[in-house]
Amino acid sequence: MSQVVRVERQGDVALIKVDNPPVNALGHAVRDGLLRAFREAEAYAAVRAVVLVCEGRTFMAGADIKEFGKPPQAPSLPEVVEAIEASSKPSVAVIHGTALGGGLEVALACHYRVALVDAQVGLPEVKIGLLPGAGGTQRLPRLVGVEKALEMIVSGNPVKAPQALEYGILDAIVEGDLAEAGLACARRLLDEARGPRRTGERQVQGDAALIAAKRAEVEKRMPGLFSPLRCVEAVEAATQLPLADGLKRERELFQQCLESPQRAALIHAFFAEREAAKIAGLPADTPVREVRSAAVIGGGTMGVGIALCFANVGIPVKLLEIDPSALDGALQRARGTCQASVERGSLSAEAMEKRLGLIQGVLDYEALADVDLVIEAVFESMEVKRQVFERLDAVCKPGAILASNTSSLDLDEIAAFTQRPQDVVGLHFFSPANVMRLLEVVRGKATSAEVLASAMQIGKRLKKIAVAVGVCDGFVGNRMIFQYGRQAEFLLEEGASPAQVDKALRDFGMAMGALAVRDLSGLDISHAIRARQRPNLKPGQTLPTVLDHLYAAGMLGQKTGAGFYLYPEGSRTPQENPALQAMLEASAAARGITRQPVSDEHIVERCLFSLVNEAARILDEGIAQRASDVDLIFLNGYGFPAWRGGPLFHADRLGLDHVLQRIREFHQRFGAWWEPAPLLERLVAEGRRFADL
Ligand code: T1G
Repeated sequence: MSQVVRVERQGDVALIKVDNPPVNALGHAVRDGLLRAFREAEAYAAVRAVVLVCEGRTFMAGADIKEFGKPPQAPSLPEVVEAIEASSKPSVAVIHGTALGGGLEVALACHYRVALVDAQVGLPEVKIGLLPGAGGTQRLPRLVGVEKALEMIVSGNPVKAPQALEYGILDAIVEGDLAEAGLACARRLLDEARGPRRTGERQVQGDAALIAAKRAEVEKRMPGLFSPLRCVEAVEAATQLPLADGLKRERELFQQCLESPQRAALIHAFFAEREAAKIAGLPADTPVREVRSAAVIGGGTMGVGIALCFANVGIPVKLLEIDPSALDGALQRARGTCQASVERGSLSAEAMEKRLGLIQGVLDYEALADVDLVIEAVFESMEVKRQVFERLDAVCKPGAILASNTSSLDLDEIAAFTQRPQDVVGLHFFSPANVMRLLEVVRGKATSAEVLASAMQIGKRLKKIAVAVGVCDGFVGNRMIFQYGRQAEFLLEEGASPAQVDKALRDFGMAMGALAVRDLSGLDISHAIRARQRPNLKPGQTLPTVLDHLYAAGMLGQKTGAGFYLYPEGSRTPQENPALQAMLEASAAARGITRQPVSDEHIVERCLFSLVNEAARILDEGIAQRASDVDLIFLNGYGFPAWRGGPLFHADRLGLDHVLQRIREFHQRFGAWWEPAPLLERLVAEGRRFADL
């Protein structure tokens, strides 16, 4: 028997144990071991029942994602699953941790299923561009019905054990030792002479209207995604075909998803998220400072959002505003945000009060003397930051972590306002801070390893995707988006309309168009950033002027009802701004050009390749650790479509030689901003990709 699967005889029961850390993924050795174990149990007359448990922290968490894209190795998981269900001896799966994907499919093939109360079960394959490919789309509907099966399979979200019990996925909630609980179940089955109970033999009630509605919902809510619609087709097959044919149809659809370019992109994103937690030169066992309490300086939109991040995970947080009415307003906004969740049904009123009870409004810095972590979220002015950090340095206890939420100012300069620069770090949240998962952890020159490790851990505790970045203007995401936004404005001056630019980018898959985003964040902020950047421009680097025209006209975006678009009566739906045409004509004239039609393809290339070129510089300067970190930032902070893997994954897929050739053409036509990044030229010369870095 393989080491990853062991069998123990417990009287007339075979106890099968899977031991494949860290998550008991169903790699080849596990599949082979499981098949052998169940076949041996079947053949051995003295064995009358089988119990399946897993060692470590979780039941099998799915197929081994690292194997996708490689030549398949027999036995396949469907083969294992079918052998388990066909056994003539009753089998019990004992679930703990997260039984996900193929892990749940193995459990569904077992005849009975029990779980610890804090276990979860789910079929998350859709999140990595796949669908349950080992019977999940055929067996789950037979257990829980079409509606619940569609919800679980198309969303990919897990359900907790009590809910799974209610759904009929589990037969019981158990406690204590997994093996003992399983053996007790098996004993009861034998005493009651209850044999195999095969899910595959159950019937499933079709519901054409429900399936049609789900299909329509997926087409509307998940445009561009390939696998969700295949999930619906597979579940539909379960309602129309006998099991064997349904399983065959599932395999066909699974293969289509496996071959889809989206699967590779989504799996790249999955591993990128885990890779980001690893920081070169920072050992995984670096000591971290415990954060039992936090404080946020500034009760604006960001400050309130950040305070909610802590309250939402149960960490008490003080919110400091120096003006009582501003503090009241901030606390009211925190309540309003939670109230909206209660109204949506995603938060109970009791939980809301508990969370709000963790946010304590304070009016003076003395109240911060005992907190473990302070995050400054005040106005983006270095003078204001100086005042704040000098006060923090004076009142906070030794060892407190002092963080800035600055989105682009020089963290090293901020750290120098204190006597403890080693305790200063950047925690750049993205608005709305309590919703967006991305957190750029900015490592200053003086930031200690302990503080950096602590910041990464607090990011994980806040359920953020924490990515370590270096200090420069805009760090990684904003530095790249400055280029992207600039190109969008240049394209307007050259002849495109905001609607055309934004539609071309949305059609590519961006969550929002570049100009709609600028209107949302406020053109005054863009204008201030540009004013700060102007003195540092290199020769030949000109700036578009349409933003200056809008700013001069007081058109600052949604907040004033007009910007690149009009927002009549406070509507959030962008409409054409007639005043823009004259501004664009004036901008074009100032550049000595005549506006003319621009193709959508050209729009997408100009915007995307400006991201790629700047990212290459960022990687070359060591501001980002790896290409996948850059992808992760854009997938989780800027609405880049996950099914394209991120700007650099996408560039690799296009071919860097093609990308560089286009950038060189743009350099000829549009000047200094398009100077090809040296790293990009090196990669192309060496025949390498960003993924090879
Ligand atoms: N395959 C390979 N490696 C995996 C893995 C998997 N399924 N899941 C996790 N890992 C690695 C991960 O890369 C990391 O590695 C370590 O385990 C800890 O993970 C046929 C086709 C289970 C909830 O999609 O959701 O079954 O960085 O940091 O936060 O129908 O991992 O340490 O080197 O995420 O405690 C379906 C994916 C597969 C589940 C644990 N299953 N995994 O979270 O730890 S497709 C999934 C997770 C499938 C069948 C189909 C989470 C977790 P390293 P972690 P965690």
